[in-house]
Amino acid sequence: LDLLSELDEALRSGNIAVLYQPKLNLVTRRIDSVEALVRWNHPKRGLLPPDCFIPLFEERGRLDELTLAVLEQAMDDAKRWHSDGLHIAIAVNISAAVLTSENFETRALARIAHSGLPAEQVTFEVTESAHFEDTAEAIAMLERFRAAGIRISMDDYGTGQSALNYLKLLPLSELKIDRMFVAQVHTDRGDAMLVRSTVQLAHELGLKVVAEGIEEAACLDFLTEIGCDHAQGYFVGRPLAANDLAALAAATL
Ligand code: G
Ligand code: G
Ligand code: MN
Ligand code: NA
Repeated sequence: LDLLSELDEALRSGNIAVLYQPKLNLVTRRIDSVEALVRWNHPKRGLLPPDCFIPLFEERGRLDELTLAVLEQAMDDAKRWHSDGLHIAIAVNISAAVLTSENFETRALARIAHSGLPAEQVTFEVTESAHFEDTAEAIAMLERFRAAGIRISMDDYGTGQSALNYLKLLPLSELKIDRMFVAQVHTDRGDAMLVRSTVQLAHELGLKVVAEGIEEAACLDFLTEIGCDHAQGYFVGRPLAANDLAALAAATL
């Protein structure tokens, strides 16, 4: 509960940090995109993972402010990477709760427009969640983001309640297959079938596919073989500070 009242101060003092986990393009073999992952460097409690504070802010209706701060930081870092010749697209996690905030919509669109970067370089990762089922409003907002050029990714794909329903209803550009299906895909025949057919389904729908949770070379090889588009996981890279991410991405050029 303390944390809630400390958000403003944390944002002002720069204690909300954003790390970037690389995504490897399996065709070009380059790191061409990242997922922004928020951390809170709390002066008394130490480094807090998102699970410690995201649900609290969501409950209290303040997740839009936090998400905007993450988006702004990620846009600033992406601009710096671009001016250094590193063309790295960014993905930000967007909770369904934020998708009903007009304040978020207006400010996110303005921030992206003013960055000078193409909106296509920005992806919103949305988690499969019950919130969508009865929220025409959230879907309409996603459609407006999509119309503005922002890519929409279905995060944690395969773990939700009604995945096919979301494929039908949401204006998606991408599926992100959850790591529970991916991590053992090179040894588990069942997982291999699920992932292979999901990649095929996604491609038939005109969607790109990111596999997450790659922890071994053999897993990466399998995903390359079946035509998956991007890979993310500890084997490709851990979440990194902006400068470290740039160094890693530059090494793949
Ligand atoms: O980085 P880590 O593995 O600890 O992330 C844990 C969870 O927190 C993941 O599900 C991730 O999607 C979520 N998360 C990380 N950053 C953000 C953020 O900025 N906004 C939201 N809504 N979720 C985030
Ligand atoms: O839900 P979301 O996909 O946004 O979650 C991202 C989370 O997954 C981050 O907290 C990140 O630290 C974690 N993660 C990323 N790569 C791996 C991996 O290879 N293995 C495991 N176990 N977790 C990972
Ligand atoms: Mn995510
Ligand atoms: Na995920």
